[in-house]
Amino acid sequence: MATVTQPSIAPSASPAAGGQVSANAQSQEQIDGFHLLIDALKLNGIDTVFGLPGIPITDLTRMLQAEGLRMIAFRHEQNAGYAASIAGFLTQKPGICLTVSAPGFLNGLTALAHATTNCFPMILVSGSSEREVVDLQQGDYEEMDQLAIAKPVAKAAFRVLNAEDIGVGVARAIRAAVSGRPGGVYLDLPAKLFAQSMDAAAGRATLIKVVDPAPRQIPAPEAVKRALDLLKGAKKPLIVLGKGAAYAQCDADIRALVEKTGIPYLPMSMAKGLLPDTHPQSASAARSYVLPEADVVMLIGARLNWLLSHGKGKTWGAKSHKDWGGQKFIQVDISPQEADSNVKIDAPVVGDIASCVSAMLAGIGSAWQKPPAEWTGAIDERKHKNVAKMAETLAKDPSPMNFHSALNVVRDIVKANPEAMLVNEGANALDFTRSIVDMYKPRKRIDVGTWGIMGIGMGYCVAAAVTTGQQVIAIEGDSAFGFSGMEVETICRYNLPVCIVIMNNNGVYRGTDTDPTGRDPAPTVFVKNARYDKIIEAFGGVGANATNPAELRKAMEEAIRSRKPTLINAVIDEAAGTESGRITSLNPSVKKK
Ligand code: ADP
Ligand code: TZD
Ligand code: MG
Repeated sequence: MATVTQPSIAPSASPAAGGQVSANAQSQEQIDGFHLLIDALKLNGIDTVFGLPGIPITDLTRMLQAEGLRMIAFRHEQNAGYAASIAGFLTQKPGICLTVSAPGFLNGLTALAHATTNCFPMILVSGSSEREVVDLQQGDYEEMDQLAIAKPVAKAAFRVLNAEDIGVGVARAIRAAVSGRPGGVYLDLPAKLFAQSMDAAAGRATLIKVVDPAPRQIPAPEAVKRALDLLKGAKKPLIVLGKGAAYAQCDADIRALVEKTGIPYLPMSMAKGLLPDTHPQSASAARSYVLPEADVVMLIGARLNWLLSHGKGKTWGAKSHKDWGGQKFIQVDISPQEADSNVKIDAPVVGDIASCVSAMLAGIGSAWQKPPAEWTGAIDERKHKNVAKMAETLAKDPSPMNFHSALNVVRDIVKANPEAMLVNEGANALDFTRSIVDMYKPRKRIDVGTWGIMGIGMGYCVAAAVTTGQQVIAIEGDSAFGFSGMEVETICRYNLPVCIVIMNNNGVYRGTDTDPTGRDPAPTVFVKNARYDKIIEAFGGVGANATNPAELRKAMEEAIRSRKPTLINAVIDEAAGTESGRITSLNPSVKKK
C-alpha cells in the first residue's frame, strides 16, 4: 500500500506557457506529483475529470476539486470512462477518466477501447502499484502490469515514473489523444509518483502547454481535384456523413458543401442533425434506395465498416454479399490507412475534415452542375412514400404502447427542444429511435457507436449534461439501462437535467421468450412489469410510470420544464420488438455463408 504523504499546497495559479520559469530557478516552495499533475491538466485547459476514488488517487480527486476542476465521481469506472470518451467527442479535448489500480483500471479499460474504436479522444489515467513489486510479481496491493494490458486497446500508452516527467507525460497523452485520428490513451501513474516532491519553480518549469495539439492536415490539391472530378462525372452521387464529420465541428462548411453541390446525403447515426434531418437533401428515408443506386459515394468521416455493410453486398446493389456493387468511392478521412480497408477507394482525400471540406468548397466553383433531376426526383418520390407510411404507423395508438407510439411522443419533444442532447441505447429502442426521432442540430445525438455497445447510457448522460449544460433525454432499452443503472444516483447527486425514458418491453429484444424446460426464466427476459421509475425515487429524483402516449408526453414535458433528474418507465408491448432489432441478419444462425 502506498503511503500518501501530506502534499504541499501549491498555489493554484498555473505556470506560464512555454516554460518561462527557468528550469534552474530555485525557491523554498515545494510541489508534489499530485499538484504537478493537476497543474499540467489545468495548463492544457482540462477542466473536468470523470472517475472514482480509492488508493492511490483518493487525495488526487479531493485536490482536483479543491483546485477548481470539476471532479465527477461515479459508481463504476466503466461509466466514468464512457463519460470521458463522449466528453472528448463533444469538446475535441481529451476526456479524462481517473481510476484506481488493477480492478478500477480494468473497469475503465472497456471505455478506453471504446474510445479508440470510435475515434474519440480520451485519456484513462490510472494509479498503479509499485513497479519494483509488480515487476517481480511479489503480490502488491492491486498488482497488475497495467501498461502492458492497456497497450492493445489504446492508441498510445505511457508511464511516468518521476515527478519531473509529469509535464511530458501529460503533453504526450494529450497529443496522442487528439492529433490525427483521435483515440484512447492510457497514462499510468504509479502511487509513488504522487508523493514525490521537488522545488516548485523547477517543477512548474517542466510542465508543457501543448501548442497546436491537433494540427490541421491540409489535403493535397491533386487529391481534392481527383475527388471533385469524380463527383462532377456522377449521375447519381451521394454523400455519407459519419461521426468524424460531426466531431470535426465545421458544421457550416459541411452544410455549404452539401447545399452547393446539391448532392443527396445520408447521415450515419451520430451525424444526424449535422444538417437538420428535415433537410430536403436528406436521403435517410430512402436509404435502401440510394445505397444500391448511387454511382459515386463520398464518405466524409465515415468508415466502410459493418455499419455500411463493408461497402459491398446487397445493401450496395450487388448480387451476393461478397460482391462489389459497382460504386466509386471518395473517402475524406484523416487516417491515410483507412482507404481500401474494405473496397477500393477511387479518390481518397486525406486530411482533417474542416480543411478538406473547405478545400472542396473552394474547388467546386460557381459553374457546378447539380445532380440530374431524375436522381433527386426518384429519391424524393421514395422519401415521400416512406415518410407517409411512417406517419400512418406513428399515428396509431395501440394499447399497450409499442415503440412507434411511444417514440412519436419523443419525436415531438425533441422537435420542441432541439438543443437537448439525446442519448440512445438498446436494440429496438435504438433502431426505432434513430429512424423516428429527427435531430435538428449537430452533435446532439450520442449513442452505442461503432461497437453497438450497451452500457454507455448513464455515463453519456452525465457527460452530456456536464459538458453542454443542456437538457439530456435518454431513450433506453430496459436491458441497455441495466448496464449503467446505478449511475442514476450520480445523476441525482449532481442534480443534472436528465430525463431517462426506459422502453420497458420486459427484456432483451422482447419479453416473450420462455425456457423450453419450464425451469428458469428465458435468458432474454426480465422480471415482468418492473417499475424502473422506483429506482430514481430512492435518490430523490422524479419517477413516473407511463402506460400511454399522453402519460409519457406529460412526464417528459414536466421533466424538461423542471430540469429535475427524472426516470420514466414507459410500458411497451413485450411482443413489439424483433430479435436484435435491425441487425437480426448478423446472428450466426441467420448469417449468410
Ligand atoms: P460512423 O460510425 O459515423 O460511420 P466512423 O466512426 O466509422 O463513423 O468513422 C469516423 C471516421 O472519421 C474515422 O475514420 C476517423 O479517422 C475520421 N475522423 C475523425 N475525426 C476526424 C477529423 N477531424 N478529420 C478527418 N477525419 C476524422
Ligand atoms: N453486451 C454489451 C456490452 N453490448 C451488447 N451490444 C450486448 C451485450 C448485446 N446486446 C445488444 O446488442 S442489444 C442488447 C444486448 C444485450 C439489449 C437489447 O435489449 P434492450 O432493447 O431492452 O436494451 P430492446 O428495445 O428490448 O430491443
Ligand atoms: Mg427491452
